[in-house]
Amino acid sequence: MNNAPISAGARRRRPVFLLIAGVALVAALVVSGWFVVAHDRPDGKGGDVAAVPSIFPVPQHARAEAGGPVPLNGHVYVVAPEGTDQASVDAVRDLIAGAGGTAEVVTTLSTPRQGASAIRVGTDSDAALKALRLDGDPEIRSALERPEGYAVATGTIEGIPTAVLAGRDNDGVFHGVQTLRQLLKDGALAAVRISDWPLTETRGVIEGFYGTPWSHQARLDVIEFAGRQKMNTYIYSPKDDPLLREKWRDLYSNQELGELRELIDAAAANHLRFSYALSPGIDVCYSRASDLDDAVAKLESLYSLGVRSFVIPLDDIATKVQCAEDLREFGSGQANLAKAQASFLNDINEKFISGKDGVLPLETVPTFYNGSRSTPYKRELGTALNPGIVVQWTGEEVVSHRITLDSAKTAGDSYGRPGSPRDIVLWDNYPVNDYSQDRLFLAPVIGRDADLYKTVRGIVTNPMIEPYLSLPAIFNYADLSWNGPAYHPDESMNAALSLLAGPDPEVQAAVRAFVDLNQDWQDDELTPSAPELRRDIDQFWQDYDAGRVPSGGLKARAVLLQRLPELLPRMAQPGFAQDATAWVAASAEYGHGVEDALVMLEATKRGDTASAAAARKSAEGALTTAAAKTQPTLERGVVTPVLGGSELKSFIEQALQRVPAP
Ligand code: 14T
Repeated sequence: MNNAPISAGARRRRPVFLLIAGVALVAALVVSGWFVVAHDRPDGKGGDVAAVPSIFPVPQHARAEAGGPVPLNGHVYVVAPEGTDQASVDAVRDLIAGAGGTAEVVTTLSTPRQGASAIRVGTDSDAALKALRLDGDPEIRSALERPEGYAVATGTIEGIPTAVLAGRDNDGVFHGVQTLRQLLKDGALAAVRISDWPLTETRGVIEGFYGTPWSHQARLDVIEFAGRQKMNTYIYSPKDDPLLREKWRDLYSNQELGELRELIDAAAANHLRFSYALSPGIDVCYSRASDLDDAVAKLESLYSLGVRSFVIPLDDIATKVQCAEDLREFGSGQANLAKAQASFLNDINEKFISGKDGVLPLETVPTFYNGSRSTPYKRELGTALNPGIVVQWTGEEVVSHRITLDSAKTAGDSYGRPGSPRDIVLWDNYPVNDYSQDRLFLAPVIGRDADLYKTVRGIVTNPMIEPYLSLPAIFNYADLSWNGPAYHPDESMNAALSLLAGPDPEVQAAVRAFVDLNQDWQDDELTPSAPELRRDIDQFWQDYDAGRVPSGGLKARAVLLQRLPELLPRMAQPGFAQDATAWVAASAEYGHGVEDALVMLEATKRGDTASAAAARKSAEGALTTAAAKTQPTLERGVVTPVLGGSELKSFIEQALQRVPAP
């Protein structure tokens, strides 16, 4: 890295200064939602105002075009040939309505009325791209060769301002619409040329935690959110839904089927696969014909509802075969478990998956689903399991703080056959909090190699029990899995929070203050606990100990925290506040306590012992109230919500210790 000798320090100062200034400028542009992607114009003359709005996930290629923006607040033709993806056309109409315009959907357009503008949408866009003289653009051609790829380009066609949204397939078209949404500002689409495609095949959410499963409404909302962020997968695998595990053989009632059908349809409309995960491992007998039949019958019932993607997870079960038949047929021991599982999975693959049209490759979660080095279990599974079956893997640990390309590559080898590595989907156990239900993990996703896409087939996130509080991390994973090299945790998180908070600056500040309190992910050094609060606390003690008037940051934060119960419900995504109720109440209570502690310290300095005593009493009361058990859990009763490293609590306690009790 930087090996410059110390004497070079003076020379290095300027670049450091420039770096800081540069970072500040970029940060300002990012925060305001605009940053310069490219100055270059096709003619190489340097741009007009060449700004592309920030887009998340970050596109593979995005540049500003020289022509003006495309107005959407007047008459807008939506040119969509017969057969164009309906969800995308509907979304474009909504976009135009939101911009204050009137949409007219047509299948072709040759003599538009003057003053109108157009959006040309579809998978057959050669003519439109040709009209913009972009049919030979190599980046656009790349995008339109790749699954889920799309291009967006603006210009003038038939004399009117036009945006062309070309998809390689219907998924690509739908992703392009999500990009259009982010290009909209002041009633017009920014003039751009974007060529884009995902770097991983599978990108999504696995509802795979223990504890209270998500509500039906939450699932619908997460599916919609994930679709907007260009994810393509929702895996239905809550551990505490009995029909997936304990009662895996039972078929669904009509009412349950109705809800499932709604989820499946919602996923389809949002261009996500609904992936159904049946976990028979608790009591399956791998060699019993009736168990195979029961599993296939269950999967068939989902197939007939429209499901086209299936997982058979075998995680968190006994590490030996259980029934007498299996013991006889395979023997005990871990390698024999792998043999039994491979035989069962291969049978399901053959009897159910292979013959069906449009069904994606079967996936499984091995019983030993973490660690990359070869073991007898992995070796046996690797050779015996049909090579077309995909393995889900959690990294070196169950909850992996770092996940490297090397490790994922080794895992592929270990679960594969010599010379032909297994397709691996990363089941990423962040921000899941089932093992720590008194905490929230609101730090951005960190510690995953940017180029994991080079070896993994996909990345899915296992979220928190609280669906709406998981949206920021889901947003991060959408970015990481679409374009890992362009993923920057803080920028992605900042964009996620802006989206969820909505435009009100007070609400934005409140969300950020709350999120700051919930950064601590099991002491990971990349997610230091409550960094902003700690800065304020450190500053306060420095001022206090030096006898200065405190700078006020801590006081302002304490006041803001007290307002969280009023401010967070005003977020654009109100489910966030709802899910956070217990933690928000505790934050507000601690906010009170901190303010009381500050009053106490100040009164003590003045020698006003009566006021100090009253403030002490109030601070002590806040500590007691904040410790109340208020967060219900499925298996552990009601628990006390914990905030990060308990910095607020510690501050109050420290202040109380500093002042002699009366
Ligand atoms: F299948 C796996 F990939 C997996 O992660 N399984 C579970 C998962 O459902 C859970 O949400 C996650 C986080 O707690 O960890 C796995 O469950 C465990 C793992 C353990 F090491 C449950 C108990 C454990 F001791």
